[in-house]
Amino acid sequence: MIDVDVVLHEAGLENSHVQDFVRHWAALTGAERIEVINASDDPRLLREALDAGELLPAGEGRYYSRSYVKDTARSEERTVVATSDPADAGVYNNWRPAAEMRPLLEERMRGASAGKTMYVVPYLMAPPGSPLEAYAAGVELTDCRTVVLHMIRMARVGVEHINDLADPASFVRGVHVTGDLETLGQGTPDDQRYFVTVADERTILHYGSSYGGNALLGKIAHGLRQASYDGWRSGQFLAEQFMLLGITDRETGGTYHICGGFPSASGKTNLAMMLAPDALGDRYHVEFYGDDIAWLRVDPEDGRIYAINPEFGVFGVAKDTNEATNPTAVDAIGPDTGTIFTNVAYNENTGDVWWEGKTPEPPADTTGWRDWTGQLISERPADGKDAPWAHPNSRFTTTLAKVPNIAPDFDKAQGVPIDAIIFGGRTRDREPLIRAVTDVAEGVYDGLTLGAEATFAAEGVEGQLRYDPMSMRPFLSYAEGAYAAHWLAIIGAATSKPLFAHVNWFQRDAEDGRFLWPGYRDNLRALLWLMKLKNGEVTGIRTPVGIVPTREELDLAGMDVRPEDLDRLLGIDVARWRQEMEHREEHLAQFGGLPEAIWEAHRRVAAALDAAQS
Ligand code: GTP
Ligand code: SPV
Ligand code: MN
Repeated sequence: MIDVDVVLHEAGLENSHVQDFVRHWAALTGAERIEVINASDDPRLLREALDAGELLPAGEGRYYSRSYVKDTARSEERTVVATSDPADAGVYNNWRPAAEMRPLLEERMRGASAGKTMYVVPYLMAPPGSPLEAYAAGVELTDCRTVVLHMIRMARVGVEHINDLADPASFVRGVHVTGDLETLGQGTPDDQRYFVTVADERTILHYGSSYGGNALLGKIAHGLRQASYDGWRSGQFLAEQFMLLGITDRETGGTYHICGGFPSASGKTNLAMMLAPDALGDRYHVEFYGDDIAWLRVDPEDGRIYAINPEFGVFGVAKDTNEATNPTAVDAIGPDTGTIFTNVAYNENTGDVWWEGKTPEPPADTTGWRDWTGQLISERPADGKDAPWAHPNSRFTTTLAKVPNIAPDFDKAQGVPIDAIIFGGRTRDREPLIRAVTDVAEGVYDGLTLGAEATFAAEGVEGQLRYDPMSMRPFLSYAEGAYAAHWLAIIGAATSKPLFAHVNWFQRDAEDGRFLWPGYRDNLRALLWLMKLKNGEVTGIRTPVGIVPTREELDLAGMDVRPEDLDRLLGIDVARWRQEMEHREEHLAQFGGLPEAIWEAHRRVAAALDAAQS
């Protein structure tokens, strides 16, 4: 029997509410040992994980891990938001009553950490001293050492973050129990996993995974689901799956900050880490603030929207990361960065890692190489030879400070003022490279109708989007009508309003399917146009769906785009848009209580398209 009180006391964990929380769950999960974690424990935990074979060395100061083969991504079906108020049920949040979910999770977790260590991970999801700090403190209890190592990279970790809380009872209570991954029936009708946020009790209970957002509770469970609920209930802020970047113009001395939502795996990390294209690099510099989460509030001093990145690290998609697409990421995961790679291919002789798109072809000499499942490449059966070496959702985990273009003020408590909010999805046609939206309701409407192409036939109708409001579909924690109203209230309260825009880096040629726009670093060109529009230096062309750049306004220096491609990239296909408006109407009609301002915006855009058609 462990003496919890002694362990906590010796670790300097003095918050009695945290002590009660740990005591309760230690008894319920049956953990054998308890360990309180500070970021300074990282080197020791790395050694232990290497000794235990949970991590393998991947060159100087870098590490490799494989997750269980059926545990490689978030599971939206198994993710639930629970509260005591049925009015919180939305279309996308999988709402269940708290009174039903709590006992269910307790039953799953009872005795499930027997023989294991329960790590107590106190953390803060905000720069210290942030005006939103009251919503940022949390404690994750986990029975998995690699989860702790990821948490140390992704959040600010240490007992100092919970000992002196203004309200000592006010921290998010997270419990992560891995479970026996081989017997959980992942993806079958008998799936045992549950990932539950009991939002009105600020409690997160995740059972049955040790991967990414399923297991690192500070990141999306707290940073997005819990925080967006808290932001709404308090009326204080928005918590969104947004990247956050800065642009400095060395010629004018101007600095701009842009945040925005792109559905998962649609380019947030790449955009926020981008270097200016060579031809523009003398004048413009892009600064990285965050790649996955932003919290937005109105500052009472100047009435502007300010954003912070509550995270401390990057959990980035490995696929296609290379020197040409994302040189800053390549640096951020280089030697001695402490990076952990998950589910990429691994060479057991050299410690090298590889993923699709790291180089055009996989290593020619396959000696020592194993794919993400652990299978030797040289021994893959004939029918498995074409399978990717790395899992498509394989990732790297590194800290913000390792990103070479990290903004000097990335951890500024107040955050940075926002000039523009952008949305973008993967759409092969219709959506132009960029269109600016000046009206707030139309901007919020645009976010609510954000979508990406249905990629698998089973997932949707050809040509129809899988809508993903504000890129929050997997993370919404309350009803969409209230969500839209809260957005209008927060942005509406700003006296100096951000510009909205919709971007699309993914238009394709109808015949050969190639991308019409080279993307990556060249995406800066679209954002520079947006800032010029904001400054009144360009006017663009008004269309029914917003303002698009003229060819001349877009700085294409050093770039080679075919003129006919440019026409497509900047054009508006009114007939195709009118089709889309019908899908949008159905999409929005699912949501109860949508503010009338959103419907009015929809009708305005529809009427403008009708007028353009005739
Ligand atoms: P999550 O971490 O899942 O939220 O994803 P994300 O939105 O941060 O996406 P990320 O930047 O990791 O990009 C996902 C994939 O899209 C990667 O394989 C990128 O290489 C690719 N990608 C990103 N930007 C572009 C672009 O401008 N053009 C093209 N063609 N592909 C891109
Ligand atoms: C995403 O899926 O959008 C991610 C990765 O950022 S995870 O943390 O697994 O949610
Ligand atoms: Mn994400």
